[in-house]
Amino acid sequence: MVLSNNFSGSGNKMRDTILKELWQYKGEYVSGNELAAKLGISRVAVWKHIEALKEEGYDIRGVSGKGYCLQNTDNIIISSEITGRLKNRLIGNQVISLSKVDSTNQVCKQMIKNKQISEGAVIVAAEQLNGKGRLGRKWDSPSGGLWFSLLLSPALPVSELPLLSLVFSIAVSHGLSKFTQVPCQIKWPNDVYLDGKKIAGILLELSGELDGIENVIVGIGINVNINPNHLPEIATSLYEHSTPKINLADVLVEVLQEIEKVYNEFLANGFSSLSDRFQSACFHLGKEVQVQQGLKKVCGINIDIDEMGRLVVQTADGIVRVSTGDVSII
Ligand code: BT5
Repeated sequence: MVLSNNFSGSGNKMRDTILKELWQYKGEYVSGNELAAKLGISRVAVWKHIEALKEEGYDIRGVSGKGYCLQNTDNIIISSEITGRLKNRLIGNQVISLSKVDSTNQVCKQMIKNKQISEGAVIVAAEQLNGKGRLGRKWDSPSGGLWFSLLLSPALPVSELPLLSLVFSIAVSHGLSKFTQVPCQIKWPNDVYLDGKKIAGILLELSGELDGIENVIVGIGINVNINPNHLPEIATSLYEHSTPKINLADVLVEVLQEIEKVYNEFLANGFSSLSDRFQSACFHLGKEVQVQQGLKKVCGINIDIDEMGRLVVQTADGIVRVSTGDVSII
């Protein structure tokens, strides 16, 4: 199985082609001979690629006399399907789809190191064994969700980087709202909520030298076709709000397109052009909140989100501007 520090799979065109062929059979068996003839390679070569795919975590059954069958095709993203549908210039210019990984953010870091990816690349996995939230928290990532990381290299001053959390939460909430009856909402700075429960989370990781940030890894987790019993109490998924199941590729394409739009708007015109959108989606604005910052708590009315993306809280002792923390309504 491919884990983050042992990544080798992407970029192998024949492997991707065989995966797509198996995927198109949607749970039916296809013989090794048929695959070999169609792809113009030997049966042994087919077998080797299938073994490599199994190593990466794909559940492929082999039955003599019948051939090979890929299981759980609904939860697998085919890279070429996404790149073929996207109309973006930057976001998703390269899509690498994997089966099981530790964390797509970890894979992304490894691939940056190996110079396998560049700005705009998206790494998506069917399942994460060690999904990460902020501040070392755990992110549950069973199969049926969208777990992906996007690599960006924005030429922004360090002081503006925290605004990116807000920018991506606007994009994700807009993208997901196309699949829901009621619009998604945002909890500052980076959580997307549906009907009072968390449906998506965003984790930004920065890397670079002392003189500037080179890379921003935007990790996004979206609960799509997951039974809420397999998620924490505070979470929901699109599955809970829709039957039949929603196609994972449809959601990924929509969200990536929304990210490109909102991100370009931010780079061109700054956060002030998006601030209204953030404020109208932010469900605790104008409410009495508590912001937990480690052991410290800030309590008061959340009266604004300022131009630096900080939460502005009117407390009994005056106005406090908060840059990090977990908000809850009290
Ligand atoms: C986040 O952290 O919300 C950021 C989540 C980012 C996940 C993506 S998936 C792709 C990429 N690769 C990674 O390894 N991570 C990123 P935070 O605000 O700290 O929220 C974490 C909290 O959300 C946990 O403590 C749980 O209470 C809750 N939680 C865990 N899994 C969840 C899920 N699947 N859905 C909703 N809430 C969840």
